[in-house]
Amino acid sequence: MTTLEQLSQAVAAGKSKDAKALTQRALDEGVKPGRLVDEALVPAMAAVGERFKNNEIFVPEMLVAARAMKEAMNLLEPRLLAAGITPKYTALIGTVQGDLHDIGKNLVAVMWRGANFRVVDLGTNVPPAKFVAAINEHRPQLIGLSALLTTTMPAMVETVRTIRASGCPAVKIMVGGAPISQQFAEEIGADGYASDAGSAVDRARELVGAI
Ligand code: B1M
Repeated sequence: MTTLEQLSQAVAAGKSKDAKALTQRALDEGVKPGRLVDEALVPAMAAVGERFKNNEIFVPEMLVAARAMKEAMNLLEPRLLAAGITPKYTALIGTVQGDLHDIGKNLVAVMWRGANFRVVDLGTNVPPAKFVAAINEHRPQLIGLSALLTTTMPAMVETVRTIRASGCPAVKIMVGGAPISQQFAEEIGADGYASDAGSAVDRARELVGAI
């Protein structure tokens, strides 16, 4: 098995120490950092997302895989930056105003990073105007809104409306969270919906035109 294959397996299994050592080994073998991301880390997190979607693994396994990926990225990021390689797509994500739940939103952010998106996380309880300001600042291709309370679904409606009316650069909007559905997403004029963090990667890639 090649070092890249071993690295991919280590990340998917959440083995942080191995992921770090194998990343270093691959670099010592002369593998380019971009290849490490594209051929080992992204496929590993895609496999993790797929297994999560199919209920074969759960939140803890996903978090340890994300930690292993982070170990590898800590070694790669300075080299990627030095080589002028940055993620092609930027996404903003936040939990809508009035809502403090962030566990699911954080998982979506982790999976988007695993798919090599630059992710700007605006946190929780984010007012519509803050989303608009962040769109103007970061110029993302995608924006993700999360809501966990039926009482904050109207804030999601208001956020989509405010973004659309703001005249800020065109951006695809994805929504999700336990009370959200495909039908609701369509009703409020969002571009996409995902029921879980694994599907959120597939949908994000579709929305930005990466697949
Ligand atoms: Co709250 N809470 N909570 N809570 N809480 C729920 C959501 C609730 C269902 C519990 C219940 O009553 N059975 C209920 C909502 C009822 C409703 O609206 N119908 C509820 C309530 C009522 C409240 C308070 C109002 C309680 C109170 O104070 N009286 C209060 C509200 C505070 C506020 O937000 N203003 C409150 C507070 C809290 C805590 C702070 C204690 C804590 C949050 C901690 C935190 O997030 N840092 C909390 C928790 C933990 C929960 C439960 C137990 C778990 C939520 C969770 O993290 N799930 C929850 C009950 C439950 O779900 N069993 C509950 C795990 C997470 C991985 O799943 O977030 O669904 P989820 O994310 C999934 C998908 O939804 C999707 O992908 C994720 C991963 O697969 N997804 C997206 C999420 N965002 C997405 C975005 C996307 C795409 C997919 O695209 C952008």
